[in-house]
Amino acid sequence: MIFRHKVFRLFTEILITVKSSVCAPEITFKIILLYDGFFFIPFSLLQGIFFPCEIYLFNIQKGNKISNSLCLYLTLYKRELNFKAIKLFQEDNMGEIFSKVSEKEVTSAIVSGFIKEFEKIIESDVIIVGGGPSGLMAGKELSSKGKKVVIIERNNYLGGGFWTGGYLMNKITVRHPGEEILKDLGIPFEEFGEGLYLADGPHACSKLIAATCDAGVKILNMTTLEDVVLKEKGAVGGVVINWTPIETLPREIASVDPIALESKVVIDATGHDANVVKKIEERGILKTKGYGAMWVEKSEDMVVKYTGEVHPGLVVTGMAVSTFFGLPRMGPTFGAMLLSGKKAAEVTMEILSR
Ligand code: 48F
Repeated sequence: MIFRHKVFRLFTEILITVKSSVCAPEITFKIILLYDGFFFIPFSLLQGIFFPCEIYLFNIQKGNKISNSLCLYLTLYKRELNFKAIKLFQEDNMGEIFSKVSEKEVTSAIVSGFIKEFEKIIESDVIIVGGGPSGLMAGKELSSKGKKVVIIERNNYLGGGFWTGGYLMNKITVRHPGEEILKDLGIPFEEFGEGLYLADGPHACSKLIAATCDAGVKILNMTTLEDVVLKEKGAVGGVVINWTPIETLPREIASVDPIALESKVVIDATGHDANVVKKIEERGILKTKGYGAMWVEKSEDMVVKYTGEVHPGLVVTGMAVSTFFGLPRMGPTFGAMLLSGKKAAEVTMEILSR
């Protein structure tokens, strides 16, 4: 297909060169061509070069890919060819640029692609709940070490609070050594002051998302954690999920049972809400303290330090760490989220190796 387009493009460009060197533009003939195949066309166009004329091309072979491609290039290069006129008559313009693919094929591709991937992630090494900076970072690290990782994200988009710095302003800050991760991810940044770095939120966030996907992490977006799976000795063995739209509808309208995915480890990266931890707390097994007031210089170090396994099979990362341990919040600076995600991956690797 691409080869055919290259050939026709080359062919048209050669025509332009020959035509501009040979043609006497003032003479005009009218030629009407009815063509239904490839071989009439070069002959007729040669006539057009030596005897400038109005050419009417009737593409009566609509389904013929060769005819369609040539018509396309003649139309695109009409001006450069400097024919008096190339008038193209086709039954319609369908299939000139894009391949012929019908609605049912598009639907079939989506359904089979989704099911094929979904079947593979019903069981994985690690499920990360929450696709904010800490969850993405943990996923990227684990996947690049060869682990099978799935991120569950209730929104349609990934990134959590990483798109904006704070107060709806799209600049994000990191304190040293957070800029080293920005460097690794290829995110441009500037030094704002000693040890304080500034980057564009959308650029940073999209680079982190891309790196996570490139590493091989599978994403289930528009999917909300509804509960956890607890197995032997109360250890976390997976998550119970449902489509976000189902979760947001009243029970009387959408009483749809959830489904479960299994994994060896679950990471709570749900931010301030610490939603995975809270599911266990609802059963009286754990107790979250709730995050404390802001104190940036203390909180960032503590979040990284306290990132770890809080219950068999459950690791906390990012702001969920503050909420669980009652640590101060840190406001709009993200170094701790990135470093906490990295540490969560290290802790998880250790759990998986046991
Ligand atoms: O809030 P979020 O960005 O968490 P984080 O990775 O980073 C926190 C910072 O953005 C910022 C901060 C530090 O500077 O204070 O707030 O700790 O991302 C959490 C993600 O989890 C999703 C949520 O939509 C968001 O994208 N999430 C939360 N609850 C659920 C969930 C749930 N029940 N099911 C699925 N996803």
